[in-house]
Amino acid sequence: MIKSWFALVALLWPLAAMADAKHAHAIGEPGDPAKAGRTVEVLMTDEMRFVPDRISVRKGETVRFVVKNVGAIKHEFVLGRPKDLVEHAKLMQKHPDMEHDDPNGVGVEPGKTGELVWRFTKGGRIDFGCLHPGHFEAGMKGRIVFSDK
Ligand SMILES: [Cu+2]
Repeated sequence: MIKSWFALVALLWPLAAMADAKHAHAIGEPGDPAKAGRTVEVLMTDEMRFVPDRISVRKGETVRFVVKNVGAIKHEFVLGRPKDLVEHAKLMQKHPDMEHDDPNGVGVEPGKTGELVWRFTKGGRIDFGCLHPGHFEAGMKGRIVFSDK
């Protein structure tokens, strides 16, 4: 019995890990900072806004996001499919103290600057948002716009 339980865990564990990786990879992959062709500065404010809230990228491009928290409370910059961000924001309402260290996001303390290097291997609709409870709902979100140039 114990043996079969271990066998089951051994079987399911990689699946769970794979599901996690797939989640992040749905929008691209962590980028190599040395290959980032461009730096985009993003401000996060206590008015629950990102400045800018539209960021133009090319498919395949590696972008270094320099994310400045100019507010007095903690914010984060998380890239994701719109549906995933909405679901994640709902989860955060239920578990306000949940911390994440997903590769597709960076949390930044007030007055500090964080960095995220992302390679946009996938097109389609990609948004970004702050998933701290209430922030996303208050409009703290933006969009990645793919351009051909
Ligand atoms: Cu926020």
